[in-house]
Amino acid sequence: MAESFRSGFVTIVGRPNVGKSTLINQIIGEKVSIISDKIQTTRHTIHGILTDEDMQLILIDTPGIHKPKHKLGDYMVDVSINTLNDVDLVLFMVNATEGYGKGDEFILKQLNKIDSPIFLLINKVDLIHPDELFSIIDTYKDTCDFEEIVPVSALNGNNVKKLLSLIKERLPNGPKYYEDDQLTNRSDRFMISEIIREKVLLHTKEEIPHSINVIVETMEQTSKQKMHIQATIITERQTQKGILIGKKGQMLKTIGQEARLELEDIIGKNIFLELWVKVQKDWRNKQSLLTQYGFDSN
Ligand SMILES: Nc1nc2c(ncn2[C@@H]2O[C@H](COP(=O)(O)OP(=O)(O)OP(=O)(O)O)[C@@H](O)[C@H]2O)c(=O)[nH]1
Ligand SMILES: [Mg+2]
Repeated sequence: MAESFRSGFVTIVGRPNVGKSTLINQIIGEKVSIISDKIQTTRHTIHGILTDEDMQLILIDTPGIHKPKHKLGDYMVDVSINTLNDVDLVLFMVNATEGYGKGDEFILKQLNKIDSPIFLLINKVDLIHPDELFSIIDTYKDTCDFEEIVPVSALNGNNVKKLLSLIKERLPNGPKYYEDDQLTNRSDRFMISEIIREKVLLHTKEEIPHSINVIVETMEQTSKQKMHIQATIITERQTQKGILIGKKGQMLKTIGQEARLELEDIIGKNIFLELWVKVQKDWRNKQSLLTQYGFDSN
């Protein structure tokens, strides 16, 4: 490895739905984190890893910082804020189409306590008139000591190359933390449950997207080209279970089909996906269940 090899950890924080996961996927060039138009899609920190000849960038996706209403929300906000310690750079992302709000104020309070360099990313600029950018920059520029203010479109990639070169400049000399071909720190099992959860988010609304969890029970290679996956979708109430199964099982069938097609594409095998739905009353507030499901900051 060259002596000048650079590496570092860069976290992306912001309110829910601003486009953090979209940016990570855009930079890594693969789906390492699921995306949806619902708030609070990301629930864990996820490392997206970009390695080239002279550097390794570890981008940390985080849950959107919001006012928690459950123990799960407490966990999500805690893990996001915890990433602010011990990183080489912080990217604070805001949505160009949303005004400055209490959520941003809360995040800025945290950002003003840390020493790491911080960039302000103004995302979704494809949705605004270029002239509107000035007033957005004006609103934020003095709220924190930003080293750079970068307007981007995470969705269409606009200005993302420029952002990447600004990030690279900030990486210190350091080792390779991950193998060259590793794109994420998360396991296949984790990604499978997330892809299934993404399809649930896509097809449900109101409280359901937030009150479900997906557990992969078994993953079994049944032949060279075939894999059998059994997963359970956890809901909080019997009525939600009914909606998720749908009339004559149609909803569950749609979710299963879409998840299967994407998983086959990712894993490169034929997949037999069996989905079950189970009620676990108030799981988002039960510490023992949260720990069992992997929401444990310790
Ligand atoms: N038009 C437009 N839409 C975007 C852009 N970036 C993200 N989106 C959309 O915004 C929505 C939220 O994107 P995510 O990447 O899931 O947002 P997030 O910040 O990770 O959200 P949480 O995980 O809930 O905190 C999705 O519908 C994206 O397609 C962008 O640059 N332009
Ligand atoms: Mg996200």
